[in-house]
Amino acid sequence: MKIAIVGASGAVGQEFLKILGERPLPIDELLLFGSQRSAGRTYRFRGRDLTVRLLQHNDDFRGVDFALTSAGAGTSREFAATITKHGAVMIDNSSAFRMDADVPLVVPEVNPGDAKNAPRRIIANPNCTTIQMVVALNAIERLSHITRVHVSTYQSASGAGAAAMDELVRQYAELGAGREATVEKFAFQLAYNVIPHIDVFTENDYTKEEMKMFHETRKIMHSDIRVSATCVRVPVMRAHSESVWLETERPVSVEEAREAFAAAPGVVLMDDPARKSYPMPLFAAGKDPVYVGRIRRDLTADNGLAFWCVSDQIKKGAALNAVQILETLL
Ligand code: 2RA
Repeated sequence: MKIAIVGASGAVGQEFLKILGERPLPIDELLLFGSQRSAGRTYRFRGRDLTVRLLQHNDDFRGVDFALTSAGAGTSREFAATITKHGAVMIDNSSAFRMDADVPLVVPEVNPGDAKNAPRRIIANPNCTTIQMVVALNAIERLSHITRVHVSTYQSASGAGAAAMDELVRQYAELGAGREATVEKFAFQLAYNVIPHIDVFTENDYTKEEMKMFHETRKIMHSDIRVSATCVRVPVMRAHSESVWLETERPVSVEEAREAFAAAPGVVLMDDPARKSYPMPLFAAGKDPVYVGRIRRDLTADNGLAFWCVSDQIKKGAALNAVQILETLL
């Protein structure tokens, strides 16, 4: 099997390399692609040094079976035809094709079957916030249809990329040294702050990030579920947290929900508040699962449940989900 990574030097690209190195996939050849800035860099994979090639409109993708792409929506749009023209399946981490009717949007724990119907040979990886939420929601959906969700997210710096993670570290160092924090990747200083603004605002005053949670959840779950989200950037390095409130058609007890989460693929139940057992981003970083805890009855609606979930944004929220899609196809 021949695999390509596009955007190899980015935070998600680097995680692709790591995950592909760890999992028992029969990879005969791995090609790395990047921008002018990253072309020529070398990265180690299974004991060999691989050099990043410049992504160009040529025949470099001939013979490639799967291309894992994470280089931004513009690059995905520009290069999709080049990448897929010789038969490669493009598993794309950007938002470019997610809502296209002829592109499946896949979370393997929820809708693996959709991956088989990709007429353009493009499969989209959902947004990180949606992925971890639907893995958890799917457990409850199996008990009773979820009609609506309110969610507030606590999103780490990693969601804005490797340079943004560096910026957060730098801001604490600058402030610690008595200097002003440099702000480039975020709307404001993130250190010692939270920013209720991720991506651009749309005409209904929700951000694009918040509307992704509405639309993508419906597509993945094949559901009329309504999602009202507030997405917030917090000074955490690499795992996103979400406070989720949901309403089901029939009441689901906390015990039922706990059992369902404990049995759900991709979920680790961590819900023993008396022993201070609940998920936190510091401990979920670098791990695969979606951690769920703080499960409780909603005090305002008979059919309401509340819970808290945490997952590594670069792993399950991006690279791991894409590799799991590839594994689903194999
Ligand atoms: C973020 N949603 O956290 C982005 C990453 N996909 O900013």
